[in-house]
Amino acid sequence: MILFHAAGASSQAPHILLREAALPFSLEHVDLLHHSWSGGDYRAVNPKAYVPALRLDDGGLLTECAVILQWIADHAPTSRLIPAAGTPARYRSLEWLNFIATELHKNFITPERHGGVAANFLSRTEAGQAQTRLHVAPRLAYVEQCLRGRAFLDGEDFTAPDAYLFTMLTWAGRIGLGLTEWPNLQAFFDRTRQRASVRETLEVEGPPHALLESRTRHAQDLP
Ligand SMILES: N[C@@H](CCC(=O)N[C@@H](CS)C(=O)NCC(=O)O)C(=O)O
Repeated sequence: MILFHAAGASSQAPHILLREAALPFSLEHVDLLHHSWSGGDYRAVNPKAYVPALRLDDGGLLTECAVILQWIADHAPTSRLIPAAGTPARYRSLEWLNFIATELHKNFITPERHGGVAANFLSRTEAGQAQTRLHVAPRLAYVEQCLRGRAFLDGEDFTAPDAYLFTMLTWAGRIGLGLTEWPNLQAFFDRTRQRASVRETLEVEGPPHALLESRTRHAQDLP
């Protein structure tokens, strides 16, 4: 299995989950600005041009972060990273994955264009980041309420949506949205950052790729 990724991008979530699942995988770095990777034009791999993308062992390609996370969790059932299909708990988990994808992830993304390319990136302008903060803050306030009295989104155990939420919280720090007013989110972030899977991911990925980094801070200092 190959995970096509860029440091600190949304691909960080499946990177964390692959480590949680202890599935064998390798990483391929994608230069998002130039649509390139060590094998050439990344658009030949993924015509959508973005990460994450997961090359499966049968040669198929899976895209869309929330779906890749489900695939990983479903292929490591003993790791208990997502409830069984068809159960009420599974739908709660899907609800979180969809919320994070559409209400958080998408609201972090700017319509600004970098280098003339149409792309999904965090805003690099102060005005753009202020706009993003306006959209994201009320949604994080909702998650703050949901985390009251629980360690992770699903309760006491780390599951797939937690990896996605963690990555979104690193982005919050990058656009100047600290977590100090949200103690449950801060505790979630600190707790998750201590997991071996997350520490390994942050170490392997290193600083976020240039187009995500607007405040010259390292992921491990965030938020
Ligand atoms: N809908 C996609 C969006 C993925 C996405 O926004 N990827 C960003 C990095 S976080 C990206 O690769 N941007 C580069 C581009 O769009 O060209 C998903 O949910 O996986």
